[in-house]
Amino acid sequence: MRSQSPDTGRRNFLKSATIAGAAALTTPVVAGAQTPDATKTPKPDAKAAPPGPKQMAAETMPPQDAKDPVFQTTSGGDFMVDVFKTLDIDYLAMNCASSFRGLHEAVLNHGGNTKPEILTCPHEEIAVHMAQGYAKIEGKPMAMICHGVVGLQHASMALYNAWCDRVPVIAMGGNIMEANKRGPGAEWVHAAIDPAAMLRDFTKWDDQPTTLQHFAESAVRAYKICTTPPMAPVVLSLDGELQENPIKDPELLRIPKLGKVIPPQGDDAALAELAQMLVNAETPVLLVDRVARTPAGMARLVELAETLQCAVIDNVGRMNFPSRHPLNQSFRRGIIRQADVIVAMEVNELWGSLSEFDDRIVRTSHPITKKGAKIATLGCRDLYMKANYQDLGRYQEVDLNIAGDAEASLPTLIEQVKRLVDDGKKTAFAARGKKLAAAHAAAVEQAKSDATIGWDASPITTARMCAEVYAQIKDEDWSLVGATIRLTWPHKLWNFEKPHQWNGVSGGAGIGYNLPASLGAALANKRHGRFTLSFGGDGDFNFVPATLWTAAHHQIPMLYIIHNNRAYHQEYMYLQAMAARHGRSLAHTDIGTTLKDPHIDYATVARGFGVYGEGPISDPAELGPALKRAVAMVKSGYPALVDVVADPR
Ligand SMILES: Cc1ncc(C[n+]2csc(CCOP(=O)(O)OP(=O)(O)O)c2C)c(N)n1
Ligand SMILES: [Mg+2]
Repeated sequence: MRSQSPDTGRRNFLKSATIAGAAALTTPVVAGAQTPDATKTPKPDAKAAPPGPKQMAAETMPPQDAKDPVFQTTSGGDFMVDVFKTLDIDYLAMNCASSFRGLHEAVLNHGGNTKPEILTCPHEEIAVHMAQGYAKIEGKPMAMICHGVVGLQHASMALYNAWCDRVPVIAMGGNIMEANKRGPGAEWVHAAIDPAAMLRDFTKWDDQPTTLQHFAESAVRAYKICTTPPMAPVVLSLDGELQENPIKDPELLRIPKLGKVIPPQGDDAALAELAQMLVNAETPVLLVDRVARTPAGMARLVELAETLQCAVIDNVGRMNFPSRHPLNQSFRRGIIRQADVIVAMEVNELWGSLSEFDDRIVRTSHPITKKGAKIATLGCRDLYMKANYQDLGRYQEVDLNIAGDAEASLPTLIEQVKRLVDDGKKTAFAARGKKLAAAHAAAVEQAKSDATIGWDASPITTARMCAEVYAQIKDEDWSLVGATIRLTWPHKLWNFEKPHQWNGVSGGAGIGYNLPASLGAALANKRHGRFTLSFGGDGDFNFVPATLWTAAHHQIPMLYIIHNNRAYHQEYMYLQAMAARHGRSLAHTDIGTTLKDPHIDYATVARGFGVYGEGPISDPAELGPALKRAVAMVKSGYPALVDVVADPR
């Protein structure tokens, strides 16, 4: 059940700051001035003596009688909550810890558990991945907080995924900065002089504020930095004392204004040159990955493609282009070989898209582009880089590199292209578009026919699994989320036409993403009344299955279909290829790669977490009815899981 809002009356002295938005806050926020008990507030002493035994007992022991002794009526945490409110942060995903007990308590008792509302997550990786999935649907960041040292270690892989995926996440960790204030034991092993150090290679910015004013400025700065393309996670380390102690000089505190954040646009002259290249090309290809940051992105890309009547190949890092648009050639990648101009927009690893790579025998590769083909890039990638982690791909030779956000640059590019298209070009483009449309239609027909192969087989084919699911949800306002990238059937056969119908992949291919990131997306979809669904591997599910408890607890409707091939199948195949390469036995390659003996009963696991579960289903005839029941459960506002024993791929 969703947490009840606790009593907000105890310390609501910052109400004025709470109500104002960051943009509206032009006058200083006066904290504590109207507190009825202000006179009782102990004056914080710069040279504070260590707490005496009485205070220690009061802080660490449960109250002995009904009277809860009040030591202070303000806390730094209250002010921090007011800062979050001005930033319009809806949720604070967390796994609780004493290093941020001050802020935690303030969120509840000062903030009323709204903006942010706490999301209880049984693992820090869940919290970050929820934020990642949420941001890609809602278009704004969510905050997460955890135990500074150990919690951030758990959170780290998810932050890496968000980094590679160019998604904003505001991650925070509690810390006790002053050594003389740390209690023995956990407060020492859970403290660091620089908690964000281990994350610095894959986060965009971090800080450890030492005063409340410093916190306010850093929180607003963190928001601005993480939402400026290229977007990425940011980290704030929050001192426990800063959160817990009374506010010293409330009249001096001010929450700074955020202001509009405008993404960088490509240079006008360079975009005009790109337009020339595109208009004069015979077989141009637009290769796109994380172009659509907002719903406007898809419409702009459609306009450009239609003006040129050219092919679009979508790497599906975002909901860039409608799946059934006649110019969508994503499943005809071979056309890259014929392209005379390739324009890559927000493509992270361009070399990988323009080369053939084989590692089954020895690692070999060669370019697939036509000799003399002109290549241009438009994107933010090069505007912010780090050296250690290699999420950049091999160096790709390019003729024209335009630094700028693709979505923001598209209107200028479209305008330039339109200016160059005369009647002659229009006729030629129309003929080109007609051919592409025919090829698209043929590819869809081929996919439909391929999907019928093994229709009645058990385990169920992935094509049938996807078709049965689509039959149940196609009339809903659906949103397919999660990294179902290896499951290509939906993008081949479903009609993706709305910006929220897909939200990209994990970014860093760190598994454990799919379930919590889908839940974050489902949370964002919930307020819009959309039907969220996700396919996830069994291997992925087992990293953070307790995500289901968060789904049940916060009543987040989502249909989660486990593609249960009882294996880490990708790795199983790699291992078999390795044995084959060495001319050795394949007999033992199931060791370490499969999930059998015993089989995991995911429906029972789901029920254990309070989530409706169906399965395991291996008879294709049973799948439709099971899905129907699960869909009804989701439509009534609850999460549901269906375990489908399906083909490996
Ligand atoms: C954190 C992490 N550990 C291990 C891997 C290596 N890995 C890549 S795919 C995969 C298998 C995932 O299993 P599942 O989700 O069931 O998908 P399947 O391959 O069976 O379709 C593994 C272990 C990884 N990418 N990330
Ligand atoms: Mg699997």
